[in-house]
Amino acid sequence: PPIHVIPPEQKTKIRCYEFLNETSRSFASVIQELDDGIRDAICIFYLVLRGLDTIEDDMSILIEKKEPLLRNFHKTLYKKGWTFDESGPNEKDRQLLVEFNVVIEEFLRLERQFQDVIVDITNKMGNGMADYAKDAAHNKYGVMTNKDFDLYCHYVAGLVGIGLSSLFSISGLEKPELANDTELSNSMGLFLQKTNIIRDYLDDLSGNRRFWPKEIWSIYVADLADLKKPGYETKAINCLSTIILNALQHIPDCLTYLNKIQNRSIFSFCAIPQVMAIATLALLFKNYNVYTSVVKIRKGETVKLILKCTDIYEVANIFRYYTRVIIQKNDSKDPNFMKISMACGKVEQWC
Ligand code: PS7
Ligand code: MN
Ligand code: MN
Ligand code: MN
Repeated sequence: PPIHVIPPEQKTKIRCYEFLNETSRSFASVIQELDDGIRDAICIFYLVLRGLDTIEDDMSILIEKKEPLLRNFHKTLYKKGWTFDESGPNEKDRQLLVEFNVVIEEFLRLERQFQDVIVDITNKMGNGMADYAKDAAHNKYGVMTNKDFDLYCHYVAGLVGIGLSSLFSISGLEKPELANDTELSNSMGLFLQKTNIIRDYLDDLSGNRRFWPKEIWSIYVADLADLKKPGYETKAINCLSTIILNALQHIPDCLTYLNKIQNRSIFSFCAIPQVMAIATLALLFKNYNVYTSVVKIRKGETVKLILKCTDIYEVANIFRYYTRVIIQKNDSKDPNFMKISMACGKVEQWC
């Protein structure tokens, strides 16, 4: 018999970290660098939400089945042994749901206060996702106004920010006040989610997912899909500026939030995705490739950013660098020229 028998509770934890590495390119390393008191809770929070998002994204699940799955997902966290093997064979994180019992085991081993935050956020996110999935299934355009855009992004990302701040405060690694300012936490999520939605225009459209608000694209075209058509190049570039301007409005809140973080590992965890988002926005601005291919910052640039992200002064410098890149690409023929210049100017005045 083997001498080293790994106890079952260690096996499920190891499997959870394997899932983290398999399902996330951007969060796997920053989560693993977190301090002991918070690392497992945030890893499990991530895997729970990744599972929920896999159901949201799976267009092969009929709405009659999807809606209750999304609305009740928070309850499955207490159902030992629950798994889900009905995702489409091409769904990229399908295996996480096939072995979701492992995530549940580890969830149930977390402190009660951590569990309560994860359940509360999963409940709110699942119900928000269900509302929008229902609209999409009935061929209704879900994200009509800029207010709807903020609400959808609140459900899928702002709530993550709010939940993370609660976890940080409960752990004692950050002050209780951090969790009280939910607007700042919400903005942290909105900045990431909007950048993701802008970058994923083509990919989302090919899967029939439409997240750009109609209030923005209807200024330029009759249908969101027209933006990528030949003959619409100038409209497409101006529409891109309008939605990027919308995302830039969150920057002052994000810097204010980051300025409140005290713990070094939590600072890196929060700041690295934000810095990647501003670098991405600078790359997307005036870039027609958004409509023809996937635009991503280069690996070397990502590595440089991660190394520089040490404190709030460095992060403010990185933000200034990229808002200057945007200013350089800005031109007076852009209908948003003035507003973009002002949104970027706010970063100059910041610390
Ligand atoms: C719990 C770390 C730090 C105060 C799975 C982190 C998908 C952009 O959909 O995988 O594949 O195109 O590239 C993350 C605030 C959420 C918002 C949201 C949970 C920051 C389910 C991340 C991540 C708040 C819904 C990943 C929002 O994008 O997208 C944990 C503070 C999950 C954060 C989704 C998107 C995240 C996202 P996709 P990605
Ligand atoms: Mn999704
Ligand atoms: Mn997704
Ligand atoms: Mn996306």
